[in-house]
Amino acid sequence: NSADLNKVINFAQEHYAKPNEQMFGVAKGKNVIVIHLESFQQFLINYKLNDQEVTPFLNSLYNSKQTYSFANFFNQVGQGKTSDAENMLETSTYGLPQGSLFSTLGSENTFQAAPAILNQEAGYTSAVFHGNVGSFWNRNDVYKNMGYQYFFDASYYDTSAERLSEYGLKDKYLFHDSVKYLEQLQQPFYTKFITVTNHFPYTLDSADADFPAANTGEASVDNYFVTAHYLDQAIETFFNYLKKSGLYDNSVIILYGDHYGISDSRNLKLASLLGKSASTWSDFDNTQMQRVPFMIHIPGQENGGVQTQYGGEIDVLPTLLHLLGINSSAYLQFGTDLFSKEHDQTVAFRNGSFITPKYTVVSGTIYDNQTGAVVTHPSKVVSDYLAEQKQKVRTELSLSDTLNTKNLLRFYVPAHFTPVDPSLYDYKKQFE
Ligand code: GP9
Ligand code: MN
Repeated sequence: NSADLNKVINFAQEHYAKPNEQMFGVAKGKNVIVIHLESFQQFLINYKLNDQEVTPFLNSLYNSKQTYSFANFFNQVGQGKTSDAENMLETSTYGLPQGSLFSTLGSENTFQAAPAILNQEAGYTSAVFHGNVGSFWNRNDVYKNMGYQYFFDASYYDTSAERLSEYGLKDKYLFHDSVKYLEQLQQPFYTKFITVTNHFPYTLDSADADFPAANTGEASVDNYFVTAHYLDQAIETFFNYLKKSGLYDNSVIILYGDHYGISDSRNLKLASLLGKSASTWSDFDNTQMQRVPFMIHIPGQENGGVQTQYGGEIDVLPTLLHLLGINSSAYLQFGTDLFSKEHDQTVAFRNGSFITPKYTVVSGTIYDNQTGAVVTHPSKVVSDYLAEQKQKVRTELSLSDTLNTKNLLRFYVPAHFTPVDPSLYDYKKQFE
């Protein structure tokens, strides 16, 4: 165990990217509001279906100078889907090669996750708002191990039938009904809102549907635009509340898409809506479709805008810690600060495929990102570089798996960190 742990420590130390001085602490002391955009892919941003913007509000955030918006940010989830995204964002370790880390290891493992780190380093209160039952993805247990002080699950909301979509409370109700709890949280707070309405198969009551569906003939593709538009409206209303309440000015709002909404096989139906042909659609295209939004909205900032560096979900925690002015170097993290000059732009996918700013490598095939063409005879420089990246990706994934499957964090206590005591938290009766 200690040899394994040392390998992880060495990797993390060598891989560590020091903060960009211009960005370190720019959001220090602010509330953090993380909005999980269920199944939301990057292609929706600024996309027009029949001349109509699908997500006008999210577009306005994306295009704002008050937002650091990432154009080349990828989801890296495996079979644990939403739970893998949550795990990567809040621990900067990968999900597992099979199954969900939350479900299989989440009740037992030691975590050094965002809520505990922010509480201990900067006095943050933490809470999750999610309109599904708390046992889904084993969240009840995992959140305690992460140090979440509050978890408002379905039992805290009026879940009468007309207010529900397939995975819980519809997003507009989630935001609306959470305010009464949000307002009682001690500031600064670190909160996460997990939306559900934009989830496969993208069904929505006609009363809530305010956008014309596409007509590819594949219902789940066609209705994806309808539920994405609903989510966009829900977020706009929530932002209006934040502004009116005054919370907005003291907060940084982070929005991210957790994973794809349209599967590889259904991409063939989507292709024509993206101006592409199904007959030439390839694994290269499927990989490009793994882009999801990642936006850091900092009210009052004027230096934001679209960022083109490559990165993914694994990079969020070190990025956030540095924005809040917290040193991340003592923690065992696999991602690197997206703003750092030393940021690692190779994005690992859970199956070992990866993408770099210039190349996409899927099950051994190399594609040129500019053209999408297969690179059959890479130069020696390129093939050496990609061989090195491939090796790093493998090492990184396997060290993360060792760390998690052997629960090695129980043997590693970073300076200024006290291990989380999950028995301190009881999510049954909060603010009642
Ligand atoms: C439900 C949810 C959905 O609670 O977060 O998870 P997913 O099916 O996307 O993994
Ligand atoms: Mn999901």
